[in-house]
Amino acid sequence: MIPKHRIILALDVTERTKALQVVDNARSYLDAVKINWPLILGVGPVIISDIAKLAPVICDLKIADIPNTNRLIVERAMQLGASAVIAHGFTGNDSLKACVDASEGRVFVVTEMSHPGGEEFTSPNAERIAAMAREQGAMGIVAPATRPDRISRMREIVGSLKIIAPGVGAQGGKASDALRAGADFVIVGRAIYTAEDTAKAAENISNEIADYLREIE
Ligand code: 3DU
Repeated sequence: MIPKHRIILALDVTERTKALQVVDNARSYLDAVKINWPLILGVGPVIISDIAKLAPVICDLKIADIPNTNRLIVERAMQLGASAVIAHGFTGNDSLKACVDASEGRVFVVTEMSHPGGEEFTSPNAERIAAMAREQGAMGIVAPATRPDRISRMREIVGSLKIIAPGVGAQGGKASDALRAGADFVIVGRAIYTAEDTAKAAENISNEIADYLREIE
């Protein structure tokens, strides 16, 4: 995934027409589309293949099972056209290794979740999970845009791995803060897909990012 716009759209809508419409409208501001269970359960897994024709797809299945089941899930997602998957890290090295092997390394590992409850169980273990992601050869990690200081800490641990950061907009995080802290991409859902003008909403975030990138040039 080449960072250009630095925005990954979280396409958590449940209807096919709406999904395709949002992607079509916002496409010129996006580097990838993240597809999660609401859309897959609402429309069917074929939506992964359909969206993959328009933009790289990250399948956010939050994979969290034993190694064999993880492998089976990742293989299916890649066959459907996903460019990468998202897996949980708390299941341990062997489960993550199965994801890495089945996707040839195209896995983002959830370290610490962005919502308030993420501080209960995920924050205390995030640093170990981030180190495991690097050691197992994952492509990157998922770290919270709602806590930019934690992105900075994760960056120290993962080195050159990609950091993708959810929590921008509806959850209160700011795109430029997340990037300044060390994220490569921000993940934005509701702030784009619930907007009346989805293209404009994506453009506004893109402009904020462009201003930040100019500032650090
Ligand atoms: O809050 P938003 O509507 O911008 O959506 C955020 C997306 O990122 C959503 O798909 C959610 O499942 C995902 N995500 C988090 O919000 C927080 C995490 O720690 C990991 C993934």
